[in-house]
Amino acid sequence: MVRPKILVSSFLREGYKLGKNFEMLSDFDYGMVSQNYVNAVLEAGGLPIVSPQIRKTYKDNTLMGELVDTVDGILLTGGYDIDPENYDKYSYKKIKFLDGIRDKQELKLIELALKKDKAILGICRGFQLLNIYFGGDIYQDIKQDLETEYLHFGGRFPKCKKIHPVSIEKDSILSSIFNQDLIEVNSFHHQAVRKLGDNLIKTAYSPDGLIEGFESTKYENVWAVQWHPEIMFSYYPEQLLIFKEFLNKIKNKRSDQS
Ligand SMILES: [Mn+2]
Repeated sequence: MVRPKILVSSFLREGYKLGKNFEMLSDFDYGMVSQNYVNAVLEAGGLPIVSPQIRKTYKDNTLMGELVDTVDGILLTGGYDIDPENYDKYSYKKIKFLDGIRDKQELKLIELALKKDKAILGICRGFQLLNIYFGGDIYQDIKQDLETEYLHFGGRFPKCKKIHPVSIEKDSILSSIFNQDLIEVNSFHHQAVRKLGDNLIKTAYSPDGLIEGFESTKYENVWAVQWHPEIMFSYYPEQLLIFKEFLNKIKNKRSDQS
């Protein structure tokens, strides 16, 4: 069977920010994505297609629609904080790095993907963005907004390390994958979902009550996790099942339609 094509969202990096070792590249901008996402999609049996940075014409529904038409699903990857203008009136917390155009591009991808009945998997920033798209919001900074003993921003640990447990809700996509009600995950986020968006249900949460996974009750195969399975799967192969299940659902739908 032909591999499902998955559009992997990318970010823009200005060449001059790449540092001294890359001075010869400093005059240009680059669309980039962590290779971990590409590896995970490949390993799970999909064909990853890195999304181009469409900076000037992202509002063009025809162009963006053609892009979405070329794939079966979208993987919304991690990255910078989302500009608070998308969910709040003002920014008041530790938010240093923003890319408002990336936000708008990806919100447009979500809009068109839902319209065209495509699958969406969100990870970390992608998890938060999907929630915001559906009308939810996020805590701008866990440290300042909440009291928790858990280290959600596990900065000094190897990125694959299991940092905290998450409880998995029964009858969810995640419970069908892991078949357990408690798993351990890595954690690299200083923001977190506050209010869930419309027609989303919580599928995983940490012991301090933060939402770490959700799925849509309205759209099939639209779901997200706060942790980084694309980093974990090389060490904990069960985390690859997240990508495999995302692709399986696409394949099953295909065979239903044929
Ligand atoms: Mn966490």
